[in-house]
Amino acid sequence: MVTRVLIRGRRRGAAVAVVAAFLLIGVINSLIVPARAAFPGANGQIVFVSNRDDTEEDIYVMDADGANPIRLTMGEGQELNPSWSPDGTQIVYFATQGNAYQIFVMDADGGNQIPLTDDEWGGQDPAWSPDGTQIAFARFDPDTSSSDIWVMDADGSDLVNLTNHPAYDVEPNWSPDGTRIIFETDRVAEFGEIFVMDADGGNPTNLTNNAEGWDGRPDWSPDGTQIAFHSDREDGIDVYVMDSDGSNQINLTETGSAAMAAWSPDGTQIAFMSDLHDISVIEVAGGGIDNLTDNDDFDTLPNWQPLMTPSYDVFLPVVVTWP
Ligand SMILES: [Ca+2]
Ligand SMILES: [Ca+2]
Ligand SMILES: [Ca+2]
Ligand SMILES: [Ca+2]
Repeated sequence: MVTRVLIRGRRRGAAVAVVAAFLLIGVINSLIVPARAAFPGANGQIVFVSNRDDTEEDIYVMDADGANPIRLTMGEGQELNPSWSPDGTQIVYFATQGNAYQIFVMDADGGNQIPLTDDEWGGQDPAWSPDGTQIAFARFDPDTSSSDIWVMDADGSDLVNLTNHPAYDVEPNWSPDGTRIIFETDRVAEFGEIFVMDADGGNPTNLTNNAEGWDGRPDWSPDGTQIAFHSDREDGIDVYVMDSDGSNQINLTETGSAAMAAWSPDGTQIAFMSDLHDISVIEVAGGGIDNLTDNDDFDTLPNWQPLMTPSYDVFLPVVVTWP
């Protein structure tokens, strides 16, 4: 995995003693401490799915203000559910291949489209682990009409079934620390709920506990404290936010036509599908809705690119020249 770290310099008090020592010989050498990656990241572009070019669904990317949309996939079938790698350099997604969906990965510019799954079960709803080493996904068993949450290495090897449950388990998403996975399931009374489990599949727990409607497509906030999801528990469907333990479930959008929530990497905004055919953005703290793709074409499934942010544990060399 490619890791890009920007270095920001600052002087430290400790550097003063170092400077004094080197003044004896009149020359200061470089002193550099390795950078540590910071999270959450900065907001990059938004990837999404559209049929605006009169094709089966394809994947597009645009700036976070809706400008410069670019088509990334040209497949004749559906390309769906794009999700950024944690370093923002690759996109994982799933696509029609014969009678099944298979998971693919591509570069951020659409290059190097490579299949990660290639069998009769295939895979859907891929989501990268925060450390970039694994991908969680939903896997449909055509014999039982069940779906489970699986995990594989990021190169497509070592597939493991985490749920092994007869219910329909889909839409996995990792906690930012990589220790837990949230997902959508109908295992409780056929009213879709958001469950959380350990990253090895242990301790599955119902977070939403709401029999009034279907709760789905959870997305963990970058700081780990909240989870966004959509629900039709009130009129229409809206984007909700709850604490990561399932408490304080709040209707954020209140439009009756909002779904497919995705946090911005800096945690301040949520992108979602508005009016069932556009990509919009709302401030999590409250505020107006900004429509980024205000057209009649079908736009959905946004996912926000994380950009690595500068680490503040790094300082640049202090250079002093003895007169
Ligand atoms: Ca297509
Ligand atoms: Ca299942
Ligand atoms: Ca529910
Ligand atoms: Ca549209």
